Amino acid sequence: MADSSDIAFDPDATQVDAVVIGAGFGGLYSVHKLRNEMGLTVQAFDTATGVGGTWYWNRYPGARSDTEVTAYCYSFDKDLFNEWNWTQRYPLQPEILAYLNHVADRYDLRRSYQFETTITGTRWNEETGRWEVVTGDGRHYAARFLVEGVGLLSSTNVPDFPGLSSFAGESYHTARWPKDGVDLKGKRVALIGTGSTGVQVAVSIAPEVEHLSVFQRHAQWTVPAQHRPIAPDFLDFIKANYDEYWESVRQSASAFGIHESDQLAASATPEEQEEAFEKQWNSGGGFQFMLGVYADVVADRDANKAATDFIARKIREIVKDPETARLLTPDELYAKRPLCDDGYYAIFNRDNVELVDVKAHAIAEITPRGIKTADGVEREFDVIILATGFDAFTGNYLKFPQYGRDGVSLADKWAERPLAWESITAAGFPNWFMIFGPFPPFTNQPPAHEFQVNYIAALIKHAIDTGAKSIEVKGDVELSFVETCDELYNTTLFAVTDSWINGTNIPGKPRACMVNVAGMRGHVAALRQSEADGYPEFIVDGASVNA
Ligand code: NA7
Repeated sequence: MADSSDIAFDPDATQVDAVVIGAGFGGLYSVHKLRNEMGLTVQAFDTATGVGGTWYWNRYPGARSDTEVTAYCYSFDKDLFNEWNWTQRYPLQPEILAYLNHVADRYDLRRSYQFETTITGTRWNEETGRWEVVTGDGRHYAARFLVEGVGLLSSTNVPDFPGLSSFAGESYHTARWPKDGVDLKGKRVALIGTGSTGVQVAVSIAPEVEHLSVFQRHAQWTVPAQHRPIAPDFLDFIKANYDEYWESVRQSASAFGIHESDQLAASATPEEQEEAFEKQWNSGGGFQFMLGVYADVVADRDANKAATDFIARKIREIVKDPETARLLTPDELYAKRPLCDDGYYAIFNRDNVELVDVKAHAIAEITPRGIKTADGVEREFDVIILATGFDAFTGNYLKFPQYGRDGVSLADKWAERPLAWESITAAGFPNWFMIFGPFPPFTNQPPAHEFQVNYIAALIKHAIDTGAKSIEVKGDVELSFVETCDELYNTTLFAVTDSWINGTNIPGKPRACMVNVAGMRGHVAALRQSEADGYPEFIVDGASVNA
């Protein structure tokens, strides 16, 4: 059986102040903060050939952010914000990747990275107070601090379909899409999965493929994105009120830079509700529809039903075939990660698009020619696209063994459910930090990443200034934080709706709360308080800083 002794401490390991894993929004900013601003020696790694994280890997057709881009970027340097010109409010993947490449160049971050390098294990060395970090090419690094920006949604979920490897055509998971693209023109394409990825793919490829079969297990509620350029006066407003704008993002629940309603649905008449939902439908955006019309859509079943009744009517209006409209209408609450699209329901009016109900007849096997469902029907395809999602929150931290104090592995610590504090660290793992690990605020990520990296950097500085060998969150603090997260989460409808938010998308993964519904402002308040109080949540070198 694997144990911590599998990772040997190499006396010749390269000594660095910090190792950073990941070259997405969080990892890149960590390198900038720790190396450029704090003067630490930093070695960073990424499996990819370049920077980008999520935006490096997710190159599938139609990949784009569905967050207002004025909050989907860095805020730490006003000049960077002013210089970069986004072309639209929900940019496509190439534009976001170009932005992250620009950031890497502007702050000279690339020289700290070793790309095409997979981390194969990490282990805390009690004697030296360093993390042994081992790479796939057998190199050892001994780092005083370890910062992992490995992504909330990056460990891909490829279902164990019998016969998948026997398929004679091409098959791709959307998050491992070939860099050179895939020519789908005139091809017979199967798309498995109808989450936010599947919906983007379907809309994007429907007009060009010969035939598209969308394999749907659970239908999802989705509303129009309503793409348009960024309003110039809004950009001017941000530039003129820069600090206030970003602080308002941090003081919101979702950090999306959107209007968040404080009105309860029950305070409106059915006619007023209809009008309010219609207005939001026309203005666009999934998070906006969920959070911006009424405050209790994800907490109150009646408010939720008002929203879903509205969307169900829209589906019936848009989709001409009543049976297809019925299948596209979820029989679930509106309490998954909200989706928005560029005409998803309408593609099912096309002659070349078919909806396959795999809730009624599951995928039985992949054959050399195509996909056979449980009713015995075999459909033939040239390409199979797996838009089947991710092992969210924990998957990427558990891809390689990580051993904390006393050789305890992270996999064992998280066997029944993840335990962590404020999504940035875990008890038993000194000098070890995650960016947006388990129990993050359920928010737009870049502003949260930035805020977390600033906190982690200040904590690292505190450890250095106090001469601490180790700094580690207290076990009781972690447990009480997780209990509070559970309590808050159980007041929401996310708790009773299966999705990657509670781990139910991965067979065998324990169902658990993994988010902090206190939101961005609650997270920000907790970390600011911690810093102001001198980090009472932490044990520094074996003794509380307050002791
Ligand atoms: P999601 O939202 O987890 O969606 C995955 C989809 O794949 C979903 O429709 C699943 O159906 C479907 N799926 C998964 N396994 C199977 C099997 N075995 N058979 C049929 N269908 C299956 O992942 P996305 O990539 O769309 O989005 C993840 C996040 O990334 C997104 O929310 C953004 O924040 C970025 P199910 O609903 O489980 O029946």
